[in-house]
Amino acid sequence: MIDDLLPRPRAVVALGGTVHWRSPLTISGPARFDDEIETFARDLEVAVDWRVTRVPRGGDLRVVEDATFGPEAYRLVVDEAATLTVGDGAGLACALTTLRQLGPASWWSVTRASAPSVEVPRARISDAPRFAWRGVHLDVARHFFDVEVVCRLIDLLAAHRLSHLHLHLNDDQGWRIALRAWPLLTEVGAWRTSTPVGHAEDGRDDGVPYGGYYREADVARLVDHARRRHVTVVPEIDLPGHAQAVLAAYPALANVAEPLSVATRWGISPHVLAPTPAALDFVTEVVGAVADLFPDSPIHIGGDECPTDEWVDAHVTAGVGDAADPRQIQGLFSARAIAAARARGREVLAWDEAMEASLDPSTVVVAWRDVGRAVAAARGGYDVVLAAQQHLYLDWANSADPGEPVAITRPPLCTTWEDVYGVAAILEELDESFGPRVRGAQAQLWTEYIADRDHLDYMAFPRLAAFAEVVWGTTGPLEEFRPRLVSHLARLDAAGVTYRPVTGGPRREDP
Ligand code: TNX
Repeated sequence: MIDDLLPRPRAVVALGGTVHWRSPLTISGPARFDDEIETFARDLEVAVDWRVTRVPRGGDLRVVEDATFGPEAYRLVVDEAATLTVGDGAGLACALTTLRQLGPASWWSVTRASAPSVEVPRARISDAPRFAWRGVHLDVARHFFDVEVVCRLIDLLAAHRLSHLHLHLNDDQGWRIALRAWPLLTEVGAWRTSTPVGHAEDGRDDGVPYGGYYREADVARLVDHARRRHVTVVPEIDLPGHAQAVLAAYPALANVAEPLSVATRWGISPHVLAPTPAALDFVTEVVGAVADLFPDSPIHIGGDECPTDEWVDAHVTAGVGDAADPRQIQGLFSARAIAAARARGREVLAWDEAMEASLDPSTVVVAWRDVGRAVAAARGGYDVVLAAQQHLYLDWANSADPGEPVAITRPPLCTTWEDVYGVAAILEELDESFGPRVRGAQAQLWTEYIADRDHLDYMAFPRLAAFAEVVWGTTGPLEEFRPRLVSHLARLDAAGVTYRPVTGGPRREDP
């Protein structure tokens, strides 16, 4: 429909009346857009069993290339025929997403709903995103999500015109990507013996072995799927802290002699990589290997929450730095990771702590601790992605209601979808002060307390829908957004998303 587009496009003019469509839909356009057209055809087939067929010219849908359009920009005119004018494939993907929203909610179905014919409102829409980095982060280390679930999440991101999926591939509690040269990372590091039950502070464990990882073929599937959706997957290897699973697999890289196992409790392990040539080489090799599995992706090198206690007394081998300032040792690891990614022509991102030890100025800082860190990064000359936990951590409870499912925060600490929508004001201010240094923002799904797909949906939506409009850059008053969000839920229902209710309390049964 026309009143509930989400994210709201930059300019929408209703032309009055509707066009009548039924299967098969015909479509014409340059061959370079074959992939996007095929994806759209598959979407309508899955949703309502329609056919979309290519015709040499004319047709119900006409794709027109216009090189003056910027990245991801599009114009969509629905008249007797629909004309989609774009400069690139990403623009066409965005235009088709909006077109799907102009149709009925059943066009979002994943179960072949019935839609014999459809009335699409006549309209003229001109649109382009304000921010290029419209990111969502998923922690697959604390809990593992298989390729199927991640591909579905990518579909949902694309449907909201979100652009990046940042995958947190390792942590103290698990290593999740198979690398040929380091088989024990997954043979040992992908498995833990137990997982906390309820909130970590309650101190209960399930005693059930848990694990999983992506094989090379899984990664290839994921990368291909994301490419078709114009979503960029950003792999993160988080080192030198959050390394206990690595140290369980390769004890020679540790500072301590006693054997370590993959962590079974949440929180930050004190065990980090040793400041040795072997550990530095390890970082070079794994970052390079991961980058090779994700061709064209920017690489996130982690760098958060790295305790330096083990480094204070460490005997620092010649050539790896000055032990008098243990924090600077982190800079040596960052430099290796950055060099490995740069050697492959990739852009590099790091969590904001990495700025505290010398950090290459070309690194994009993902500011998670607070908005102040985003300001500091931009002032320091870094490009930044805003990820401030107080606003954009979707592992925080959805509301202050004590009936919310167990989350990392305890009531009343929470982040409502209204809070997320409010990030627009912060982003606006950052954008005004620092302009292009502000790449955009990212919503984080840390998964200590998210163990399965349904609960992932519950924590992600509707907050990601609000976030999508924030980063697209077309937010308005909350009162205008609320009914649009409520009406958007019909699409999420059709897509089988088990979102948290928009109004009222949490869903009572265990989500
Ligand atoms: C902080 S954000 C972390 C994660 C936790 C998260 C929980 C960041 C870079 N580190 O390891 O999962 O808080 O909200």
